[in-house]
Amino acid sequence: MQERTKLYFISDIHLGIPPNEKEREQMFVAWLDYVKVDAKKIFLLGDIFDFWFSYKHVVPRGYVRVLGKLAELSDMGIEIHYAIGNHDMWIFDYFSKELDINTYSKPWGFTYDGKEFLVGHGDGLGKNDKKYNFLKLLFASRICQKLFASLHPYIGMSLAKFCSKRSRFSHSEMDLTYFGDDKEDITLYCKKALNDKHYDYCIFGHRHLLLDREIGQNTRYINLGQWVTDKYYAVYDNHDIKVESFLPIMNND
Ligand SMILES: [Mn+2]
Repeated sequence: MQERTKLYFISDIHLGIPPNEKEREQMFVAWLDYVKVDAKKIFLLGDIFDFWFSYKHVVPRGYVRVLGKLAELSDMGIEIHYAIGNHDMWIFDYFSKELDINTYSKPWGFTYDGKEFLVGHGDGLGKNDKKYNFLKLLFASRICQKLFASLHPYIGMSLAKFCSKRSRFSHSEMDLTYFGDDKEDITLYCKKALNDKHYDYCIFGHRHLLLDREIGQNTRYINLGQWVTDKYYAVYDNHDIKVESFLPIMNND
């Protein structure tokens, strides 16, 4: 058996939104099968689901293949870390209790193989985004969560599907132009973090824009771009990180 040494990073799969939602789920499951051979840790960096709500007693319909595969990998001893995104912020403790997945609501740092990593989803990091931060605070509030939880799932999930269809992606997730190191919220956040500590790699999602930039001395900021269309992910192996697309790998099989 191959030794498990690699770290894998993936984000913004937005399971549940059309088009091709079934195919996207199958591709994600195929990707998990592909990485399970040599993965030491897998980082799911947010918005894996376009909407999720962990009810106290019932589980939303769908995604059984993904949940089953995550359970399989977790049971194999592969560490799975989940950065909660703005689309799947209502995951609560279901994933940690049921699947043994570590969940994080803020970016976090860790050391691996002598390298320093800073990872997260990437939403709500800009101070200027007041309207967004207010909405995030509102949705993160216990009252809001209790209200949603008290709706019958028939109404709650229908409402969520309706809203998700209307909003699709937020403005900050849809702009496919890079505005510069001094204007991008995630870049500014990473640069600020670099004042306190050195990081070799800052890896985020949320922007749906593939990036691999030097933002300091020996610091790379990688944004994982679009899984929805391009199937990008990043892999750390042998002192280096590469961004790859799963599409050619899938088609070669
Ligand atoms: Mn997002």
